[in-house]
Amino acid sequence: MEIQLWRQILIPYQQAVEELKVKFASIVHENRRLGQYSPIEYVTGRVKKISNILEKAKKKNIPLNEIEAKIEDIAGIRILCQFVEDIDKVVAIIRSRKDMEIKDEIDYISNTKKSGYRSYHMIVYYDVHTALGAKRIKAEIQIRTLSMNFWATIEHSLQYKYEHNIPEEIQKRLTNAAEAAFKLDQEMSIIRNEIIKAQNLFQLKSSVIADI
Ligand code: 0O2
Repeated sequence: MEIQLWRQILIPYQQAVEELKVKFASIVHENRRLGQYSPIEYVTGRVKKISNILEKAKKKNIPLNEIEAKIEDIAGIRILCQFVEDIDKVVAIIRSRKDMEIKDEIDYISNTKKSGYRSYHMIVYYDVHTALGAKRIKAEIQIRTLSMNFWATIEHSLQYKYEHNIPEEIQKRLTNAAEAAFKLDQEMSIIRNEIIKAQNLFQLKSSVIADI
């Protein structure tokens, strides 16, 4: 397929990622403006690179004309939370929204992957309106804590570096690190209320200084 055609196919996905980033970021801003705790710390998003789409299609034996139907993370949103408890709140927010329809949910937190990967995935349908018309696309929303994200980002870059054949010694360290990340989330959950109170106090102090 020509690169120009790919660019055209990806336009609605780009728009969806931009819109979804703004929508989730506005939840953060609204909460902060009201002096409330936000279950979302921050949001990122990306459209999968053409080369990565083709690589995934090849790996999964997906024919070119079925890529859009079968690859569900062409549009990807990542929502970062401070605490594991916040993930349930974000999931509830997404389930209640009228502008996205849930297709699938995969809980890699209760069902940690063999690699040690933890994250909550939601595949949603989302309608976009571009200059070329309306289109319903799928987007993958990954919801994870900062600690889960730290581990996943490093593991992902090592998978890339070693072309999915990570040496055993490093693999062992990664498994230990996944366990440590899990413990960090547990410890932070125990003192969650104290942390939230301290952060609210700090935010209040900063806004008073900003108002002066
Ligand atoms: P990217 O864009 O490089 O992140 P797959 O595991 O890819 O064959 P599928 O059906 O795409 O299967 O779904 P899955 O397993 O839910 O994975 C989707 C995405 O979740 C991955 O995208 C990763 O972003 C993330 N993910 C899943 N498993 C792991 C893991 O073990 N380690 C890390 N670091 N991330 C994981 P891609 O395809 O890797 O693309």
